[in-house]
Amino acid sequence: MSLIVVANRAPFRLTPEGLAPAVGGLATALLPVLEARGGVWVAAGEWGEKPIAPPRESRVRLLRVPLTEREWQGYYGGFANRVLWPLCHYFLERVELRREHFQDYLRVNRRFAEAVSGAWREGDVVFVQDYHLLLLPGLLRERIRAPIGFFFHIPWPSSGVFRILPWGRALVEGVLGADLVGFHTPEYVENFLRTAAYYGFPVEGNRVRVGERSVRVEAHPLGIDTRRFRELAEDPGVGAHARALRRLAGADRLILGVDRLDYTKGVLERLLAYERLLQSYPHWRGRVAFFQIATPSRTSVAAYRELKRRVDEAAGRILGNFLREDWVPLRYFYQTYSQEELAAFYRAADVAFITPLRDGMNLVALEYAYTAGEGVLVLSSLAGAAEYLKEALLVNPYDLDGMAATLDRALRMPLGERQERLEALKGRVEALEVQGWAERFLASLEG
Ligand code: GDG
Repeated sequence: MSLIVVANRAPFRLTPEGLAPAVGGLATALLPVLEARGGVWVAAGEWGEKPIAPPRESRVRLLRVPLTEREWQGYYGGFANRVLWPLCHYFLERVELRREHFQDYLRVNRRFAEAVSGAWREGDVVFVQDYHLLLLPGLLRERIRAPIGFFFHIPWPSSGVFRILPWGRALVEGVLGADLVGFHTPEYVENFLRTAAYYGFPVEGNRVRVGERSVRVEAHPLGIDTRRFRELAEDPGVGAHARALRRLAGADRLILGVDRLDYTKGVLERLLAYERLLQSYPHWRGRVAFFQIATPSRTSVAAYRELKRRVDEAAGRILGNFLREDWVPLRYFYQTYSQEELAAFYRAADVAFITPLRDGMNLVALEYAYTAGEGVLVLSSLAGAAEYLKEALLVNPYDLDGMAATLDRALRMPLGERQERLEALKGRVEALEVQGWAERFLASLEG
């Protein structure tokens, strides 16, 4: 049976060498399964974007849902990124409830439903991805008799928060068009079940009754491509680059942060916590360096430009207060790196400081733990990954003093304890292997 994957974005990107799979969780997780079974990837034809076809040898067909500028702005820039994204990450003051945005979202979800039902053949399985397409499973259920899976990559908030949405019931009903609904953690499963119950759907165990149907809700944590990251960790070029980065750091210890520059990732709070470390634990001055990689993201949304301004300002202040002729306390890289370069940063760092204010999972934490030679993972307890990476040092990303104290502990951790924790973490990441994720989800859907 072939597979139809539906997601906002296409899984390919154009590089100087030609077409390549997009970097990032979704393409890595789903392309191999799609290649193996054959099938279609349906994605938005973003307004103004040049269409890219899959490589010629691929068994994957790409189907675009063309959108006008207005539809794209309303569905993506509006409802997905100004309503659902802040709401699900508990940034309630950033939520902009506007009826027109919801109408665009509904219209675009319908356009997806038409495209998918047109491509669907008896026996095909449909797998819908993420918060851009909450209404799609329900719209598909009205049109085709397919097994439908839905996976939500960001946190499902507590039902008390979700209920803020005037369209909450319609969205939950949309999701419940699926046969199997997946989240990263048991907490999000629980939140979703309570939300469904609030809107009057009977819930028994992990099942929701919708008329005659029963919808299963399960935790399926996403992992990383461990084979790829093992190769990167052993690559001599990556090793040489890591040593060069250590020389550049010019300090005994190197702390690393890697994120899309997004207000949910806690980059600003993290810089403040590092500043607090330098103020409250002065023995680290001159002995520690912090490299923060912030990948440009959603730069057309005003909130992201404002965040950039505030992060620039905090970085400037830290340098202004602490920079010495023989020591650069902070380097802030606002750019996108190749995966090889990213791996070199992981190899070089003594401490990964990953402190999102909320995060569905956070794959950077997994990548660091798996790639580092020797290192300590300091991780936000509000990231989904904290549920699985038990040997990380967990912090509250809103608590600057707590984060500074934990950084100090991480920087002082004896070698034996570091090795033990990292070894255990690598085992945890191994168990979350990415190819297994899609297979397990689809087996559960079809089983
Ligand atoms: C969403 C959810 C959930 C980052 N900078 C560069 C780069 N990256 C790669 C990382 C990692 C990926 O991007 C980021 O994944 P995350 O999981 O950390 O975060 P989101 O982008 O917010 O993803 C999240 C995820 O979906 C999957 O379900 O875990 O919670 O928010 O793989 O390595 N890659 C390259 N250059 C960069 O500069 N090559």
